Amino acid sequence: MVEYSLINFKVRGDHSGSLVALEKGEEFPFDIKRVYYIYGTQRDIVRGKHSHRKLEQVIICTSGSCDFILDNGKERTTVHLDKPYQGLYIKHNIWREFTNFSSDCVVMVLASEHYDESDYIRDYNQFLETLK
Ligand code: T46
Repeated sequence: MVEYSLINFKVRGDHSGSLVALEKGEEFPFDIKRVYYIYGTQRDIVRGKHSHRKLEQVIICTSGSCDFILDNGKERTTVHLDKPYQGLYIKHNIWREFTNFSSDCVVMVLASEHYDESDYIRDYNQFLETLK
């Protein structure tokens, strides 16, 4: 089984709309050191194609939808993200690709570490080697 979890955040909503607040604690698994977001991606583009040595992330499709393909070196699974109140939590050593972007897709990512290119493994064979 590829290890990941889907976290349903508490929604504070009324007639004026919905609000989701994310703070470390019961609902959120780590201290957030970085936030980035991705938008304007064409449907068939495949992003990602890497794993991380240490980084943990919660990935939220705040608008539209896309598919995350997660790979632990033995198995692959596809997670469809289309709910702005749901976060995909993935730890290190998971190869990820994401694609099938709707035209209104905005992917927001909350990360446990600052940006560090040396944390990336961008070669699939090297990823398999690190799992041994
Ligand atoms: C991940 C998936 C879900 C920065 O300068 N700072 C940053 O914080 C990030 C995330 C990227 N960059 C630079 C590095 C590249 O020159 O932005 C460029 C695009 O990054 P990348 O090709 O890594 O983007 P994705 O969409 O393939 O992957 C990103 C994250 O990098 C990655 O950690 O898990 O989103």
